[in-house]
Amino acid sequence: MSETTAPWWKSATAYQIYPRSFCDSNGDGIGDIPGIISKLDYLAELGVGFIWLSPVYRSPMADNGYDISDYQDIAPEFGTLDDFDRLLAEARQRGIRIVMDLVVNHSSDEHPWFIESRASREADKRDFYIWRDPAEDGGPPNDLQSFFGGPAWTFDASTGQYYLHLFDRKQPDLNWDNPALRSEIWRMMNWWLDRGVGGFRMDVIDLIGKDIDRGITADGPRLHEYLQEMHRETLAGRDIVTVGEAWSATPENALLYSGRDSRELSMVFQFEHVSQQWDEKLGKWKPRPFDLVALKRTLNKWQSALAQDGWNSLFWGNHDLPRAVSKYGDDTHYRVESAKMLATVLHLMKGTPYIYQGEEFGMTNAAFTDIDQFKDVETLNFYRLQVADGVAPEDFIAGANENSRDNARTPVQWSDAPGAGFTTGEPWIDINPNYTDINAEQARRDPASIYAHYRHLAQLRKDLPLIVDGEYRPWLEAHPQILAYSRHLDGQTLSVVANVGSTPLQLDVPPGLQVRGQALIGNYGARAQIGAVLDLAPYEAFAILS
Ligand code: TEU
Ligand code: CA
Repeated sequence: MSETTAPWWKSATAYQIYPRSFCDSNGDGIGDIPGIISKLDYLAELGVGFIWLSPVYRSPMADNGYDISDYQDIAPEFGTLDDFDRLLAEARQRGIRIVMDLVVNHSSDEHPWFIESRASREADKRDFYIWRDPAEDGGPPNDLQSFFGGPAWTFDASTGQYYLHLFDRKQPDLNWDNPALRSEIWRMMNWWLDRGVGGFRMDVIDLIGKDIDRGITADGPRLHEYLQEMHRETLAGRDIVTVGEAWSATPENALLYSGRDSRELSMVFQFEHVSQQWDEKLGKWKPRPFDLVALKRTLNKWQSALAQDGWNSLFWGNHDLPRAVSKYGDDTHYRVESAKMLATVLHLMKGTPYIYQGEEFGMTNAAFTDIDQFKDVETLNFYRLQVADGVAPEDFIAGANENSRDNARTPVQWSDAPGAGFTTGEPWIDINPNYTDINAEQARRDPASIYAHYRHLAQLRKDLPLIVDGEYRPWLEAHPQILAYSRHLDGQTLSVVANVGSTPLQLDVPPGLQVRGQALIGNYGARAQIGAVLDLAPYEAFAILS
């Protein structure tokens, strides 16, 4: 690739598919690969450039596929390798690349490597995982906690040692310090790349350099060494995109992953902007109120940190997070307006925007009333732990209704038919009853829909280099209800203004932001001018090119 052409993934709009909840082709209640293929025309029409496909590998599904028992096969409930190859080919025909989810911090405990590893202390593959002797009192080697609650160590009676699992006990951590393990991973990655995948989204990649005996998990001492080795052994010379999931990423260390000379990844997912409303002690199960000024501070900080080098990934949601419109907008009174506002301000920032399935027509949080409706291993583990600790079940459920991962995992609402067009059978998780009003078919018919707005944004990104490359300048940083910024390239300016609130607002516009130009996009009709005083409707957002 020459230095003057920007890589394709900078002007692409990405779309995440969580296969279990996307589209079920055979009525077993579980989304599958043929279901995805049947929606490729829809995604092409939306303007998607690449799909981040959450795991489809063979798995006992303790964590819906983030627990892999065979890295080179497809889970039977999702289809076959032939189906997968057909997906690649059909997507390619439509100009869409498929980016695989690479889950290599851990495997399933049912992976043959782990079965061999746990068989005896002398096993060849013992060192593929992280085993430690018990502490003197027979308890875990140290007090590391799992991200899913409880100790990160499980005792294996037959060999008398503990194994590490930073997630569920069915997700034992792989030992990256073992070169034999690393070369197995490189071999597997090359096998997928040679098959034609467009790159990888790398699950919790910031955990692979851990130093467990010093209690270091994220951002460990050998992280970047391993990523550089990965780059040399698998990624180098290929026209692909890579995005690392890195909860520990900071503006300071982000360039280590994705800087011009880093030879590691294209970009990382950082999570500062989506996790700043969590309680210090009870975490996301006890959310704090939304604070726009703090959110803007974070977004602006990342825009400026990666302004010259590196690249941002832009997202409000994913399969681990609540629905964007429920979290940051108003899903009751201004669902359409606020969803369009959120899309506008995110997609016109500098970076690659990621749409999470269903976001493009404004799907909302689940609103479950009973703990039995929740299926997510993290939610269920924390329910048990926090209720045992004295939290009232209804308080936990209230928190879960805001932040449980299941909010993003209810089936995609394709139509108002029974089963929401997702399945003709019994869905694996309850469908949101609002599918009769909120569904893709309705949105596709309506030229003023959220879907039409996302489509417009994806098109603008293809047409206007300013959106891809323009310099970012924040405005009105201390304003409690306005999010505004401008973008600049070759004498062109893009001005973006949003009212992030359900009340109308009269704004005294700072002189530098007053422009007259071409109306580009807006959710109350487009505007072509910003004067000294601006009257904004609830959740109004618009962009002007001048
Ligand atoms: O997520 C990593 C992760 O840290 C989240 O589980 C996070 O802790 C949680 O959602 C915030 O409360 C990745 C995957 O995206 C997730 O689906 C997997 O469960 C996890 O890794 C383990 O593979
Ligand atoms: Ca199915």
